[in-house]
Amino acid sequence: SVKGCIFDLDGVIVDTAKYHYLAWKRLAEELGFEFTIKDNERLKGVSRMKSLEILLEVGGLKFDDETKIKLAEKKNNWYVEYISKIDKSEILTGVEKFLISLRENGIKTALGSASKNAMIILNNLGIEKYFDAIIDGNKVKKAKPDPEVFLLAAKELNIDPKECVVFEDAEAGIEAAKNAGMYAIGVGSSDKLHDADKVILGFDAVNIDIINF
Ligand code: B16
Ligand code: MG
Repeated sequence: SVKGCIFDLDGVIVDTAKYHYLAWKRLAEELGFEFTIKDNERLKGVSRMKSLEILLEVGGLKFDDETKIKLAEKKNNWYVEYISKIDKSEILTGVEKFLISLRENGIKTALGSASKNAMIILNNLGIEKYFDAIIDGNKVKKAKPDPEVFLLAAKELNIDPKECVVFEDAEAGIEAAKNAGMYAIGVGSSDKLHDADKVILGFDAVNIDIINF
């Protein structure tokens, strides 16, 4: 039976993708090219440096490693500026209620995010208290679709991966969950998340029965 639920952050709990987009777009403009909202889709669930690689590919630009680190830092400073202003009102509909009902039913909860800024976001949303374990981009070496982030979460929760359910909005994240031997629930549209075991549109009107498989 299911003993734990692991949540991705961006796209599942909060829509930080729009702030990532604002910051990447600003960087692209500075470098002299346009970065569209459609291009931004490719960055979802992808690590910061890999995101920069994709952005530079769109702009047809090449830089040495030192410059790339500086560019990523610049983007991150802008991003942190944006997310430092977010509050509780940005939690996606139904998420808080769902986290509370998991708690009430004795299901353990963890965060499994690629973001190195996860703590600032959780604190600003005031939902840090609902998680028994928090695994973010500072704790993992291998990016999704590698299962490391979710396996670490299961380990910290002291639960067998087979008894974990993962909620993910990105294809790479669904793959990571499957690679970890976990049940994967996609959050978003089902045509994009075809490897998920089940897909939900969001947590609005979803109850705890959704985690049973
Ligand atoms: P940072 P998630 C991911 O968060 C985002 O989806 C992705 O767009 C971002 O590049 C990545 O975090 C790294 O974020 O630059 O803040 O370390 O979906 O895994 O919660
Ligand atoms: Mg995500």
